[in-house]
Order: sequence, then structure tokens, then C-alpha cells
Amino acid sequence: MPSTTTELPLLSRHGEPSPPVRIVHLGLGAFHRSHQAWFTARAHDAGEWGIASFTGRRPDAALALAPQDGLFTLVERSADGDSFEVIGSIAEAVDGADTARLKELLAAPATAVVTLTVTEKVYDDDAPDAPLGRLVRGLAARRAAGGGPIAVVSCDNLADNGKVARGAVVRTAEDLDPELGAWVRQNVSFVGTSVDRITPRTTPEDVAEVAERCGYRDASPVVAEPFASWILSGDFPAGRPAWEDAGAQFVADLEPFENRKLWLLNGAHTMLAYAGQLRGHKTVADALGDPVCRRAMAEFWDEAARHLTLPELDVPAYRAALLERFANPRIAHYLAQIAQDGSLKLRLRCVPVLQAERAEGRVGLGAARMIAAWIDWVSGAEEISDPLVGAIREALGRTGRERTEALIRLVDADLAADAAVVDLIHGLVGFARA
Ligand code: CS2
Repeated sequence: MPSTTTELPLLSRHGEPSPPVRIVHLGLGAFHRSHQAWFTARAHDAGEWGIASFTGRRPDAALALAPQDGLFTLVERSADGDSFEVIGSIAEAVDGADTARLKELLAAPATAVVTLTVTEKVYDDDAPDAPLGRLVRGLAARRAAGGGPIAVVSCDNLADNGKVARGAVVRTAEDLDPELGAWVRQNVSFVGTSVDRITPRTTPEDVAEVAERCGYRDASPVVAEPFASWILSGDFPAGRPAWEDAGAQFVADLEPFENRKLWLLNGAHTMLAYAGQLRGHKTVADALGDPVCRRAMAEFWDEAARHLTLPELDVPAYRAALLERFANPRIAHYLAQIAQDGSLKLRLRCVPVLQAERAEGRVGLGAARMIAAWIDWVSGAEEISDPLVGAIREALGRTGRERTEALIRLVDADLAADAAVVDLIHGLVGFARA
């Protein structure tokens, strides 16, 4: 073993060609690589399906992957140890600002699929250099070139993400050119998906571990739990890889599966993120070991479960699996990372459960507690990363029940207009400190 990692060879394809690009991805981050890139690499026809993956906010990921031919190591981290796999499905790692390359690839008839991991907040962002604006200009190039129909697959944690993506893309296209809007309606299929794989941030220790265990240099490995799930609904007019080879499921009605994932997994994460940090914890596994956090999570799960009635959802088994996944002691999934964009995440992960409970005449105590934990946390947080940070700071200038109400309004205006809900949540602020 060489004494320093710089003496090790860089991960490389050794002159072997990369698979031809047939998928364009927007949002080259760790989750894209542990999820869509991994599913694609596992398909039996992987050799025909290369991904050109464009970065979102920063070009770093492209800068790291391009010199190693798009290859990266997936470190699968279970409670018992790590296993390593080189993933070859990313044929090109491209700076998102390179819109000429994006247009060229979207215009090509061989390109059949566009996948998106652009984060929840981007679907409301209609700035021309925002990811969806870039996508629409790429689709205009496809129309002009006669590239034919294509599928757009949203892989963000939103309910009904296919429909939300369609709405945002069609609106942006129509604003640019009504005929383009009509073309998009007829030629672009929007596929909804529920995506799942816990992927904590890669650390310098992970990079060093890969060098030591694999004997090559990888500037950008990805760490993920062994579990992975992808449930999809919609058409692929120009074809797709055989993702089912890696366990992807195709269903007619996605909604119950989406709700199960968003409420039980993501909802629990959000509860643990705020209640856990208020109680001094740093990771999901730490928070799970605290009875106060665990009780709050279980209470929310019981509420959500009442609205997850389809037998194939098998909620008890899903909950048991989640407990095991969250408790994985070797995955350091930081609560601070999950706490970002709270106003938006609560709207997606918590409010629907609160509304469903109230519609059936119950108070929705668990869901209310989650909002209370967020209010308590933002009230003391040194750093708030949220699309509504300005409005949150303004609300924090108030006191007492008025502050609670102003903050709830940022999550959901109807809830804030309901005095009983505001009273309930106001009374719960501080529960996690008790
Ligand atoms: C998490 C998700 O950061 C968050 O908001 O809840 O990233 C979660 O880890 C993934 O959805 C798991 O599939």
C-alpha cells in the first residue's frame, strides 16, 4: 500500500467507453448518485443507458467526477460494515451552467428520459436560470429539432411530484411561447415517483476509507444505507432502463405509496430534526434513542397510519423497517441537514396528516407537536436555511401567541386561521425541552 493516497491511481474507465447518453439528469448530488444512478447501473441493459448529469447550485460535483470519467464508489453502509461498488452509469458530469450541452442532449432523439432531483423549493422558482427554466429551454430545442416525445421523471420529495412538475414546466413553457406549451402537453410525459434511500453527506473520513479499502483515489464517493426504493407511475414514450431489475416498482396509483413515505419516513425525520436538536442530539440515531423524541414520533405515526389504509402498504412492517433504518449506528445522518427548508417540508410531510385528522373530528396532536417543535427550534436557531427565512425572521420579531400564529401562517394559511389549531400548537411549544 502506498504511503499517501496521492500515490494511488485515480478511479478511471481505463479507456473503456462510457454508456451512451440516453438520460439527462438535473441536480447532480449524492442522492441522485445513490439512487437513480445506482438503479440504472443495476439494470441488465445498463450498457445502453448512460446519464448526463448536470449540477444544480454548485459545479463542484462535476469538477470532482469529470476527471474520473463519471465513475464513483457507492459505499453501502449497514450496521455490520461497509461494502463498495463502482457505479458506471454517469457518462458525463456537467456544470449546470452549460446550457448549450443541455440543449444539445435534449434535442437528440436518443435522449429518452429526464430525471430531476432539484429539491422541493425549485418547483416554485420560475427564474429563467433556475433548473426548470433551463429544462424548458432544452425542451424548446427538442421541439425545434424534432427530437420526439420524452419522459420527465421527478425524484423530489413532494406529493404528486409528476403533476407538480407538469404544472411548473407547462406554465414556464407557455410563458415563453404558447406553441411550446402546447408541444410540451402533447409530447412530454410526466412520471410521478416516490424515492427513498438515506444518503448522509460524504465526509473526509469516507474519502480516506475508500482509498484505503479500494486501492484507488475517488474524490467523491457516496455513502448510503443498504435499503433503496423507487416507486413510479407514468409512461416512458421513448423507453427506459429496466429499473425493475434493481427493485423499482411500477404502479397505477402512486398516491398511497407517496403518502406512506412522506408521512412516515420524512415526517418522522422532521420531528426528530427539531425535537432532537432541541434536546441536544446531533443525528437521527441519537434522537431515536431519546424516549421523548421517540414518543413524539410514534404518536405522529399512529395518526398518519389511520390514513394509510391500503392493505399492501403494510404499515406495521414499514414502521418496523424504519426503526431499524433510523437506528443504523454507522450512518451519521445529521439532524441539522434535515432541518433545512422546514416551512416547506412541514407543508408536505405534516399538514396533510393534521388536516386528515381534523376532518375526522380529532385534534391531530402528533402533527401539531411537529409544528410546535419547528416553532421552538426556529425561535432559538443560530442559522435558518429556509426559502422563507425573511418572513420567519419577521415573525420571530413578535411574541407569544401572535408569534406562533405568524409562524404557522408560513406553513399553511388555513391552519393559522383556525383559532383552535393555533391554541393547540401554542400550548405545545416547549414540549421537547420538558
Ligand atoms: C430527509 C430526506 O433531509 C430530509 O429532509 O428527510 O432527505 C430523507 O433522508 C430521504 O427522503 C430518504 O429517502
